[in-house]
Amino acid sequence: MRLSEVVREQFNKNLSEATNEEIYVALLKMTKEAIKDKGYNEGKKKIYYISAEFLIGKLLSNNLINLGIYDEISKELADNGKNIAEIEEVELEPSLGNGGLGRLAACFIDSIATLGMNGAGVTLNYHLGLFKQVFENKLQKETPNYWITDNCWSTRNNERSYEVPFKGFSLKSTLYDIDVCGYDSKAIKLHLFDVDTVDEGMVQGDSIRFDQHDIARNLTLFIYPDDSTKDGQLLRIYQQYFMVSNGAQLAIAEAKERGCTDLRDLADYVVIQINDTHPSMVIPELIRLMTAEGLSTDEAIEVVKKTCAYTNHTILAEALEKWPIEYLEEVVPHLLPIIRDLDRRVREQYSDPSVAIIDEWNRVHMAHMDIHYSFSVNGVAALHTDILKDSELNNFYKIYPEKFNNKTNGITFRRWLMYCNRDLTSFITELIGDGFKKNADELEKLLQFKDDDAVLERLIEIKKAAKKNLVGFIKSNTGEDINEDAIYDIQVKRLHEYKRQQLNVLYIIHKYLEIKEGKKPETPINFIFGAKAAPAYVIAKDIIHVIICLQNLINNDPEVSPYMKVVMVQNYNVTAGEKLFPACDISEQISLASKEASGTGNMKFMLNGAVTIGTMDGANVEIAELVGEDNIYIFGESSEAVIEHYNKGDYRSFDYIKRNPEIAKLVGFLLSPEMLSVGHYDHLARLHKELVMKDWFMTLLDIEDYIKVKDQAFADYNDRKAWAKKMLVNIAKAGYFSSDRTIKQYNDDIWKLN
Ligand code: 26V
Repeated sequence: MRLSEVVREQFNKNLSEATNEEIYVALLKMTKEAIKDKGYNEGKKKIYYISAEFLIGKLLSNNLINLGIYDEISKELADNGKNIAEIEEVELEPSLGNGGLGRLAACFIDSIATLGMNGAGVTLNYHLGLFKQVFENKLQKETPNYWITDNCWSTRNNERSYEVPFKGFSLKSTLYDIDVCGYDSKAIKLHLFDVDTVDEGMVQGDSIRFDQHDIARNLTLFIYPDDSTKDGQLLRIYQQYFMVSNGAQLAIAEAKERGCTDLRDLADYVVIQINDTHPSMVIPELIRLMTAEGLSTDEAIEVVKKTCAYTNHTILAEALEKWPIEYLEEVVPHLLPIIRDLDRRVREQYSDPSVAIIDEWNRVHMAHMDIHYSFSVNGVAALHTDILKDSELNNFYKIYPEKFNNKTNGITFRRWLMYCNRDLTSFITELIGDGFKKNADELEKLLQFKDDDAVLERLIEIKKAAKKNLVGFIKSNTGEDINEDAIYDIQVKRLHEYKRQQLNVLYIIHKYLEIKEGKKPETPINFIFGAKAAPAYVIAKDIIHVIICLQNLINNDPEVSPYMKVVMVQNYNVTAGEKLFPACDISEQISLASKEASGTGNMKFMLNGAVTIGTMDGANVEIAELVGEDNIYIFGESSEAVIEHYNKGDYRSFDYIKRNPEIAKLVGFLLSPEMLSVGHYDHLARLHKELVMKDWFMTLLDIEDYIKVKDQAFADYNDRKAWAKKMLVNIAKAGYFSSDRTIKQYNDDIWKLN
């Protein structure tokens, strides 16, 4: 049925007379039905990708593209005086994730569906997504982020409901499903478990505070509630257990429906990918469920070891979950005998206390349980996996070398090229045909145009149009006017000291002071940031404050603003990313080497023709290998050197300040009269002190090299043709980072679906 017919049927109106909301509702209905018609793979073995986060973003356009009807629908809309971009505005973004880990899960389900596999995502139906960020008084404020409406992509599935036991009570689940449509392929389901008793009335006004004790009313209210307090942590354990118990019960029930008559054969029907440690309790839960059905503990453990696989996404010690036994006792006492038994078995076999599950302080190391009781342990980029093997998890690697493997992350090109950059997609299609849409490696064919002036010229024009588009977004998001002819230097990602937004800040101060002294850049530069800070992460919030202060100071200084501007995008999310990635010239990937497991924004920028400035960290290493040194700007100390500094404990930021007056000047500027005239002393002084006295993520270690290399990149930009060639090489070499490649590798090496 055509859209105009659906609109007529639903609202008794012509398409041209319908409101954007009505058209959205009609499109939603029409699209949901079209996806159902695609069908699902019903093969014997199924992958359950369990993840506390699926940062799916808006789905309308993505679904239209994957169904192959985007162009047709936009034309029908345009013919009736409507604009698809305005219809998209009606949809609320489901921000069901914090950042890279959740967005990766969303890219993965797109690829699992596209490759026509039998799979599903399992998560929770959080009623509010990650907080909406607003800036007040140049500080981040967190406000509630609703996404569930009468007209959203999830549909209640009344066929599945499970009883989940907690200490002293149990909760019955309800299930919501979102159909995920593959590109020109079948669909899979994202299962979002919920409880009917959850009460959105618990949310107080425009704050994200709520009573964390009443579990039945708040279990799935928020994603990742603040877990800096004991109540927050207990709620997180409730959430995690509820998610995995439902996932495990669903997997077992479906296996039986597909013909599994003996649970000892479960691994022939089910494979569970544990996405970071948040779903780790699925291991004892599966053992509990299977022993309840008559398997011996030994048998159940053997089955689990063949069914579960674990992905590690970070080496940051503070991010590895360790739950106090007393907390688990308070929430899931019935799992404790199983966890203690799993720990006892490990201790019987290995005397090394560092590989035990329960440590001397009675904390349960979730990652340790995963490594012992799953058959695969993978890192998310080559360097990351090497660091896991050689240092962070070396004691485990020595026991189980065969379990460790690398799966370098990827991104879905449907959203991160075909949807967000339609002009570039059409141009690539014009040049090399549309084979790259199914086989991303074909992008390499673009290399034949490396010296074709007309092609390079077009790439520059396409970038310019994306910048123009971003100018409008920045104006409405921040009120700032930015120059569409400037260099767009962009750093968007969660705010964390290891990602070193503060290093970028020090460069901006360097540039500002240079301009003040009369040294003007040949081409103006827009320094653009987007980042949310965890609500309890004080220094991260101070860094946001400093960026907003610089925005205020610099953009309002008539001597400087013609040459540079600074912008802090408010509420950076998937939707904002879709506008930012296509407009970027220089992609900032400047984490302290060894700390960023992979990064995936780096891949999105590259695919859209940005050139990376980065450290040899995460997947930057693989980007550098692919594009070659002429097409990337690498700076900073190697991961080996950084790890050695940590081991020796010999890094002192103060030494850098003492030794180099230039560095002292940049850091000192944080407390200058200029900054104090726009900012708050407490915040500026706290960050200043952190950099001078501690600087745990070694900002000053790399500052000199960063300034040198970044100055070079800005100078090189002025040779427009040479720069366009770098853009082209980056796009051409991005095929490796398609999540289709990553998922094929997961399947070939780990899941082995038939
Ligand atoms: C979590 C936390 C929790 C509290 C304390 C500070 C902290 C710092 C980092 C994290 C990260 C948790 C896991 C995560 O999101 N990892 C990201 O996974 C992406 C997908 O594999 C990867 O591209 C990013 O490099 C990695 O940081």
